[in-house]
Amino acid sequence: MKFVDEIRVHAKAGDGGNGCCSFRKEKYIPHGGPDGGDGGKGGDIVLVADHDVASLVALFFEPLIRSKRGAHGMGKNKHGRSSKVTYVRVPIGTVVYRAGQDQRDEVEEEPIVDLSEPGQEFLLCKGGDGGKGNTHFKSSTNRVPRQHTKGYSGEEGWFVFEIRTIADVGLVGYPNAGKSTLLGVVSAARPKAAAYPFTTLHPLVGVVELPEYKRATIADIPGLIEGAHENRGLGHEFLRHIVRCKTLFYVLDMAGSEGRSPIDDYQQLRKELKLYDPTLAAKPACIIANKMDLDEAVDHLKAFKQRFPKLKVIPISAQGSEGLVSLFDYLQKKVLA
Ligand SMILES: Nc1nc2c(ncn2[C@@H]2O[C@H](COP(=O)(O)OP(=O)(O)O)[C@@H](O)[C@H]2O)c(=O)[nH]1
Ligand SMILES: [Mg+2]
Repeated sequence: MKFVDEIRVHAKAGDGGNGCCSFRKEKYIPHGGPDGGDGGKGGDIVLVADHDVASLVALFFEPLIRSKRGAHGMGKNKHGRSSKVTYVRVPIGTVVYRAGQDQRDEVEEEPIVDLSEPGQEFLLCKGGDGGKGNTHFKSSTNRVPRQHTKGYSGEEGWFVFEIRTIADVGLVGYPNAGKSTLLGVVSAARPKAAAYPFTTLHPLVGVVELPEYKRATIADIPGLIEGAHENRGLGHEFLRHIVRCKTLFYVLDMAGSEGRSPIDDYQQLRKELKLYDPTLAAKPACIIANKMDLDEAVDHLKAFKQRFPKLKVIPISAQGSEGLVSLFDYLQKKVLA
């Protein structure tokens, strides 16, 4: 499965209900006046940036957003009921582009909204107004109006939803694997805390300068696994940010310090990501085998490669600034390509 960071969605708000044509029927009154009620308004479609939504995966499986139509008007001046607003919860950092009326239409360059604040709402498609019942058309010259109007169509269209990335690479690893050290030695620019006001845990984003004036950004995201070693999971704050990195670097302490096992660490990290969002584990990724300056690391690395022969593994020593050339090479050829 491909990681879902961009999807094309069709949305259609509810149509308005039709106005009604009806006349009063009462005993002894042969020609009762008009009493057709108005149609109800169709349901709007509103996007809401929600802290608790991690990804666009739900829309990936169901890329059609619909809102109900308004009810038709009825006799005895009964107006049709308006439909409820359909709220669609999307991750914070979702950017929406209009893509026209046809699935093949081109996506507009300028986004129509950037849902960057928690709770921020955006009216994506407006529900159609209800039609008018024949009561509206009564006049001194026309006591028996038959006119009534149909409900208006709800707005509709194709849209592209995209999760804005915070960095090209996100570092994933247990505490003390060497993430901060790595970010420190590869960053040309001193890592800056990315301004994400909705969280107290600011990801640190460093810039790596590469040949030919290319640059890659790497995010070290704190808050990771406070207490993961006590089996409390990775921490949702962390995972929310990791969703917004293009590529993942699993940083492993290949020396297995403090009795850790790099193989277990990797499997556990993958498991945690998968539990949070199954598409996360499908993100492009590679293994940074850190602490290769320590003797124990050599055997661990051999075992690791045997266990996962298909994984891309880059052995480094963050502390000794060794192996960084292949890391830069990977950034250049795979991440930025
Ligand atoms: N021997 C060795 N120690 C390292 C290396 N990289 C980091 N460390 C040490 O591992 C500890 C944790 O590093 P840190 O970067 O803070 O890990 P983080 O929690 O993943 O950010 C620190 O004491 C580092 O000095 C390395 O390549 N070799
Ligand atoms: Mg750190």
